[in-house]
Amino acid sequence: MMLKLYYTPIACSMVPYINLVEAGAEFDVHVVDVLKREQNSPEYLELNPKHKVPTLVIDGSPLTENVAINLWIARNFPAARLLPSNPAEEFQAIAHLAWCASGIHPAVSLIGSPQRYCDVPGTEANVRMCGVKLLDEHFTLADSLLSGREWFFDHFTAVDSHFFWTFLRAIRLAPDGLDIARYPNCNAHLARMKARASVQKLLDFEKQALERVPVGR
Ligand SMILES: N[C@@H](CCC(=O)N[C@@H](CS)C(=O)NCC(=O)O)C(=O)O
Repeated sequence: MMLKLYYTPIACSMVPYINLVEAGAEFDVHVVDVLKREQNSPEYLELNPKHKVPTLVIDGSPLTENVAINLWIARNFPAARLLPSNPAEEFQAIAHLAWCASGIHPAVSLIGSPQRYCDVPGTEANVRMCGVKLLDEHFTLADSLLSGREWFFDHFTAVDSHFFWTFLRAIRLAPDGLDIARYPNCNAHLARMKARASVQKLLDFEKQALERVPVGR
């Protein structure tokens, strides 16, 4: 099986990178140069007409959207246990993946790219503030879900990778008003994630990718 991950430094393509490493999959990475707007090139739009990363090309067929990609990895590498095996918990995990993708990620985007959401000059700080309010709600909930536990479920799953990216990105963006100390369980989760071999491999790769495409932190 040939796998190629289309990836951009600092972006949510970190999530399938971690999961592919956790799965022990062999895969190539194509670093998409967003500074040159490569995601809008005709070649990339053929793969992903939504001009987003990640895209995972599986034996020549592109699959888009983190939720779908991470479910695909979980299903095709069952030994990695990237989803809980109990069916009720499996659906709960899918709900959490959808929450990361469609709840938390958009709030991070309000902070990272406020001008995309409101083009009235001078409103960036307000848009960021809306993002901070939303993130506070999401991270407070995540903090309670992680209370007294190492991972969102009984063992590491794809939910941990996805949540990790949202929290890391929010910390790196460091918007005014987001007090990260308010989420001690999320911080402990971040530290546990950073100790994993898969995340260390990702962060090493990230450094090299940032040299090629210096998009920021
Ligand atoms: N719903 C998508 C969101 C993907 C997404 O927003 N990717 C951003 C990076 S974090 C991107 O590629 N942005 C480039 C663009 O919008 O042109 C998913 O979860 O895979």
